[in-house]
Amino acid sequence: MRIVIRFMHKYHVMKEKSGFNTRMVHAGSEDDQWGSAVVPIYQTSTFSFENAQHGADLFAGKRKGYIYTRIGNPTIHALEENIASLENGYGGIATASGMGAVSTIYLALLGQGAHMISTASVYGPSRSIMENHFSRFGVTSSYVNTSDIENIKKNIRPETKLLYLETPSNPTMELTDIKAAARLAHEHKLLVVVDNTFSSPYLQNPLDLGADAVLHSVTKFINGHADVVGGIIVTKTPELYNLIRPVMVGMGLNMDPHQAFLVHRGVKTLSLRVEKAQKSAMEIAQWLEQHPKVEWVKYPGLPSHPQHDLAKKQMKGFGTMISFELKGGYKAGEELMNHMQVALLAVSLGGVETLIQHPASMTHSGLPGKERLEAGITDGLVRYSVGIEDTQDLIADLQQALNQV
Ligand code: LCS
Repeated sequence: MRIVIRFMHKYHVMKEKSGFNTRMVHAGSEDDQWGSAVVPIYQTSTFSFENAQHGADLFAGKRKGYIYTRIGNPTIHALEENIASLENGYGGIATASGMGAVSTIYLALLGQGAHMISTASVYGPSRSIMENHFSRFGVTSSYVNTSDIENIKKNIRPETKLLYLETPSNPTMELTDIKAAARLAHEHKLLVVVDNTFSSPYLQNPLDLGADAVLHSVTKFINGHADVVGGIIVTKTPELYNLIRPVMVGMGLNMDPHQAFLVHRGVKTLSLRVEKAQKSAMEIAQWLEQHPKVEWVKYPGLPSHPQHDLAKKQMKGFGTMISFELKGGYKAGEELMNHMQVALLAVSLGGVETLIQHPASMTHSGLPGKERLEAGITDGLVRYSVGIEDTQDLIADLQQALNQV
């Protein structure tokens, strides 16, 4: 005999009107039938049906439930519901990696003959998969500086279907006015997708600013502990969710239950981690800006940032990512990397540990030199992801390393 327990957390009652931190902790967990505080890892590939009719109903979408983990799984669903709530969207679609989310968007929203306009300084692989692979299937793209809305306008063609933005962009920290870009795009019937990885849902909610879908590499802030690779898409409407989800499922780009469990555990402290790290980031950015070996610093919280006013309007905080240019170019970049002691010399970002990397020789080394420079990735550019260590230790670390450059 089956034990069927239907338990509802009382959180259901006040779900709709909760604040960000309450949703961060509780959203997605309320359906667990045993009332467990933490949604467990449903480490199963498949789910049994009560009888033939039950199976048929699940396949026909007439009943809610689970069939097979590539299609859906309670642990993954809990995370999807959580992030959808934090982004004020309809539903979440979790993917194996951030690039899985990017690929799913391109696959679902573009096709033979379609054209996409995108931010020039997007994360390198988001651009290279488009130019090297999607191009083979007849998709065209224009990479422009989307900080200037005129550049978007000038590149809209009859076959343009998608405006794909990343703001702040990786690693140049350029901002795009999501509201203005979405308004223009919608006048021309384009869909708007924003890669919100650099802000996290705590600092920016693109769906509220007019975007149709938002995506994250959850590898970064959402998980926050440098121990999982994953991605997620959140759509504004059920229609877009129903268009995108089957593409992810069909292509096998799904997240795994164990991954989802860890990411869900991580997201519950998102706001605390971001608050602590962005406080340090502001102090570090100010300190770097007056350092004689630093040419310039790009941090949205500094008045010197070209879009400081937009950052104040569009973001709820200035984040934890800092880019700066060393006076000595490529060589100085390499030297700084070799002398860091607290910050780990590593790609990725948004975790509790501070990371430093040199885009010209690391994340963006795959881009041809001309395109790299056009995208603003100069030879002495350093990307610094502030963690939650003591601010003074991070400044002392930069100080001793800069002394040796
Ligand atoms: N979007 C952005 C803005 C990213 O920064 C990354 C990864 C991705 C998408 C892809 O996510 P993944 O598949 O790695 O989960 N960014 C990285 C970076 O800057 N260094 O290492 C990875």
